[in-house]
Amino acid sequence: MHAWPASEVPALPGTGRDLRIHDTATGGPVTLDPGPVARIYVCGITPYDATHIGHAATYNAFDLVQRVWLDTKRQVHYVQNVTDVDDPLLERAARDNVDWTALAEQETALFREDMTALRMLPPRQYIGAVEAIPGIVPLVERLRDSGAAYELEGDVYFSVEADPHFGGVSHLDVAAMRLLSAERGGDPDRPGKKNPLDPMLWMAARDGEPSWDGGSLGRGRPGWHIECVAIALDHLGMGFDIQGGGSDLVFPHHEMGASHAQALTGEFPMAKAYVHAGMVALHGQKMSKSKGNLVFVSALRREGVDPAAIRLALLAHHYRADWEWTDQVLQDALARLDRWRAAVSRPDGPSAEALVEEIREALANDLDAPAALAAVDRWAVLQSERGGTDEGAPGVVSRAVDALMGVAL
Ligand code: 5CA
Ligand code: ZN
Repeated sequence: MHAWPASEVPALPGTGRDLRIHDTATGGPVTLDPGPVARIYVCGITPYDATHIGHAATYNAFDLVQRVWLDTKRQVHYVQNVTDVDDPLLERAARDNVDWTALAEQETALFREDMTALRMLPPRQYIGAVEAIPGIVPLVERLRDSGAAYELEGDVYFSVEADPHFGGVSHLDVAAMRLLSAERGGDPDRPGKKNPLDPMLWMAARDGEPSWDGGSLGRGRPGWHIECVAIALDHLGMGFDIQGGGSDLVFPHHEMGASHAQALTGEFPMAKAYVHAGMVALHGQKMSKSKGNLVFVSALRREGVDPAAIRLALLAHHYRADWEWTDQVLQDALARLDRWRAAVSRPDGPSAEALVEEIREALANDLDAPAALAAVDRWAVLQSERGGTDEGAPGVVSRAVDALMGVAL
């Protein structure tokens, strides 16, 4: 699958700082030392509806990760998937009486447009679940042959007991895991499973549903967690730097993914940091495709909202916070964009050197974008109240804001 075009990342004077980021698995900050090529896998969309502000907020967080790394003169190997076959997509296509492949293609195309407009840097590999099937099948076969997976009425389940580190990402107790598993695509109540939490790796073909050749597994389609593991291991290998997504993916998705990978390779951990963005709500409830309480990025763009303002609205919230989208959030972002654009429109201004360092410091400190915005705000106030004589300073600010936060002034 193709990704989307990269916006230019302007060069800045000096060098950025190493990223210190909160790791869900250890429950604290880790300073990553990725080497010359930093490796990150971020869970992509299930394309049955348009990109909403919640998705955009999550991808904004991981775009900041990339920008911090690029600023340290590293390369970034970024991989993202598209869950282009799964129950919710098939259910929505059936409900609306449309072809599921057409629905997936249409929503993926819109996602690419939204990501481009928001200046989110694209992944190096953008891989659909369907195109990953030839790589998934041998992994499931290996898990089964090693005793880490078992068959149940033609379906294949992963045995969570096969991973001694199971639970090490979410640290939830069994009761909480069971509840979340039922809510998020699992089937803890299915009779015959060895452990109610065991997730499906391969689902035998069902009548009226798409299926693919699964070799010795028979026809069927892949489970959700093994999809991301197969893609991540294929392109990044074990021990990559960050596995990312929204906090609704901590359990079961990232817990199970880590277990699949660890059982497959005997290595630990799959990712050096598990990083999770908070949930964006609308009208008091998590924005979600299944609930339908959504604000779409594409709808805002159609109304003529500048994507840079949408981006500023996302950046105004710390990525780990849960927050609520309101009209006021957008109004504040629009006003800030106006102030910043006015401030950089002059040829000279207050020195930008310290500001660039403040932005770097803020973002390297667990992606503290609100602190970075506050620093730029202070510079813009100085510019409007007193001005300055540093020639070219507004240009440096403009480039820094774009290079480090993807905001085009
Ligand atoms: N395809 C899977 C991941 S492999 C999936 O979760 N797709 S999704 O379309 O439901 O979500 C895409 C990304 O957006 C995930 O990282 C998810 O955690 C995040 N996300 C979904 N809803 C919200 C929300 N309300 N706020 C913040 N992030 C969200
Ligand atoms: Zn995923």
